[in-house]
Amino acid sequence: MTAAHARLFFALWPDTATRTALAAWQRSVAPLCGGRGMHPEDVHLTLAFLGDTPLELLDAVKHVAAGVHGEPFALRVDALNYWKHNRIVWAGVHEVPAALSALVEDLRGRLRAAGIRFDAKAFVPHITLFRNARPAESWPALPHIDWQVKAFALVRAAGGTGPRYRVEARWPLDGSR
Ligand code: 2AM
Repeated sequence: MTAAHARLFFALWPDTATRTALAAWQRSVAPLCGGRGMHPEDVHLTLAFLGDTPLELLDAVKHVAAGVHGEPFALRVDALNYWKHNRIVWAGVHEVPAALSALVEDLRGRLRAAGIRFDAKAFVPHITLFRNARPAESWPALPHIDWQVKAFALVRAAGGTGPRYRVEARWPLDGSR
């Protein structure tokens, strides 16, 4: 990546209560799966991954986001999962709210229409908790987390130590657009 690019993605960015609850999940699972825990401040749910993007497109990316229509919704995080292919442990949902699917569809459709490139892999809502992890023999039952989603964010990889991501901009989901 050159200085004229930024690694970008759109995400749901947890509020403090959700972040605290997800950090508790991480603490419960760490001894079972090992691996590298995501920094608690970095934990998120990706909606669309743009990757290295020329900074000259940043305004266009934000313009797209500003046109997205979305309703607020409750997201119940209630599942622990493991992906063998990339060895991540992630938190997920048994039920994907219609408003979340609609948000992703609208956002991705608008990015496509604006010619902004992103990873078009099918959306699987997941919150990565650990990388380079091993599967647990059995996962503990953890108290579900009710996340009141009221906004979505454009996030930028900042590099360095500590939290790696920072929120570049945020848009409310208030059904007003
Ligand atoms: P992951 O946690 O499953 O790796 C920043 O990298 C965020 O974008 C992560 O949530 C990551 O998901 C997600 N992402 C989606 N597609 C990606 C891709 N092609 N490369 C890197 N990260 C991707």
